[in-house]
Amino acid sequence: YYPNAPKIAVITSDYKTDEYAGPNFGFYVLKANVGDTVYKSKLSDVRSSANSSIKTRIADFSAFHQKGTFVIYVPGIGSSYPFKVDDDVHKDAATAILKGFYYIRSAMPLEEKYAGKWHRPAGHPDTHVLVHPSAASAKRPAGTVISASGGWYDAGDYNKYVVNSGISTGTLLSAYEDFPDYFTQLNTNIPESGNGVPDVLDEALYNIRWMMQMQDPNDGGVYNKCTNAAFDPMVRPGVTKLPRYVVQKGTAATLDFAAVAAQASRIFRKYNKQYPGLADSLLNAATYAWKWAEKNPALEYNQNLINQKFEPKITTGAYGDKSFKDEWFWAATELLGTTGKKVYYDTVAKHTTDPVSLPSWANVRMLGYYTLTRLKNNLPSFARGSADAMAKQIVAFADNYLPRIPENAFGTVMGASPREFNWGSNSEAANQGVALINAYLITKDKKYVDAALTNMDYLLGRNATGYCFVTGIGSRPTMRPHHRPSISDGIEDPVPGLMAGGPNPGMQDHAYYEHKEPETAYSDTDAAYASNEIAINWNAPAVYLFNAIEALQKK
Ligand code: 9MR
Repeated sequence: YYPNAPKIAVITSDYKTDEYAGPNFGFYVLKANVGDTVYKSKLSDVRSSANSSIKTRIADFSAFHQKGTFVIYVPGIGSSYPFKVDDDVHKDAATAILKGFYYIRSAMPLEEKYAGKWHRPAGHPDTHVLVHPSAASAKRPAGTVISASGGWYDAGDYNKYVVNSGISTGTLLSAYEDFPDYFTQLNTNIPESGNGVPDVLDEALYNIRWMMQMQDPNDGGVYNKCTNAAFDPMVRPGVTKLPRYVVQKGTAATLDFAAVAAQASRIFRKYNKQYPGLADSLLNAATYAWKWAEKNPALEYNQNLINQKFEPKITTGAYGDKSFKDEWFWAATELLGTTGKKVYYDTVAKHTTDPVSLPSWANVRMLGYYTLTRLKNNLPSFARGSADAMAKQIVAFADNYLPRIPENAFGTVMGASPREFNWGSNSEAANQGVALINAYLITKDKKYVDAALTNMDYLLGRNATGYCFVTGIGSRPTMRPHHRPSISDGIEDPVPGLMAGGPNPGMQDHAYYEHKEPETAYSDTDAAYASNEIAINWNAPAVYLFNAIEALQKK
């Protein structure tokens, strides 16, 4: 806990808190190991959860500001894990969640000096990738060999998907754009650390360089993914030598790429000394992709259809988005923000009244809202009215989250409705936090930061499962993520800094789940890919949220 931020602990006591909370419903903050009482107060009334049969009482010790290591003690129930109260108390989590991306780099060896005991040889080199028949063109017939080397693995599998890379990379770049000073001093001990470019940007660039190879230089279109035909077994990265393919191009992949390349171009313009020519190449790539999309404004990547026509059949993740309005919008906002050109504003203007919703791999509209709001003062005058309107919508969106906190059984924004607990629900919690931080950046009202912090607390353990969903962090972290490198390395501790997908009552993996209600349907077993896989689009908003919280607490 931060000394001056809200401090909430939750007591669940066998899900029957009303009966077992002890005679006086009091709680105590004790000095860890010593046992001296430093604060005492009453528990709240019982709260019922909207997402399970769990009942809770809240121990609110926000009025306690002392630094140190403490435990919460509730007579008749017991003691909490020890916890710290300090200024930069989440620095480790914030650094680790970004470093997580280094550990899932594909084509380079992870050296011991950066990766510690998780060092390993390079994974899939992807210097010999075949053009799948679904992607064949006159200049690149089926079987043409191209290179699509580098980039992050998507998740627990060993494939690389442009659509999901788009939102993930864009979110990291936005984290930098919103907190440039903070990220300039953040060292994650990666090979590029100390080169004069913030680590978060070098991490993003590792993936961007791969994304650039996914663009066909003959027409500007972008392949949906670089993949095996089927998922690899649970083995070390790169030991299987099965053929790798690039598959059909698509509008979503191409526009997501255009957005990221345009955003990266304006950011790396400042780092021309370290990366000469990069900003120009990125902008050329972005406009080339945009032009391809103009000719192919709604080309879906439909894997089922593709598999009816072509061999080999491709059974890895599809990320098959069918609606492209949001990708058009996001790409247009990033190109507008970077170039100031009216032509991109025309597309933005067409979509300003579309409803806002939380970002996901299939819905990137909100990323455009964030960008135009952030860049408002540098936009040409014709675009400022739209940017103002978007800022208002972001704040209204965030305002809807605030009344949830005093109602929620865990005192978090996350969890107002069972609908939030879908595949990757933890990214829902993280993205809610990002929306709240954006509302803070617009209004400078600290209540949004406090609200965002409730979801960081959720992800780190103040949730119905009691797990910290980030590997390597806290007293009870995820230990068995569905993550091939962690499963196959013979090391007890999973690769650190990776966030599990989180509770998902869909349980599409048919693994063993002890609890099955929306907020408890989480299984810390490696077969449980529907709740315990890790993925770049889940880590990325957590990078934004955790680091934003750290940056803002220091102020
Ligand atoms: O995150 C994706 C989720 O929204 C989908 O419901 C699910 C099933 O299609 O796929 C998830 O993405 C997976 C991808 O297809 C392959 N790599 C692992 C991803 C995380 O589970």
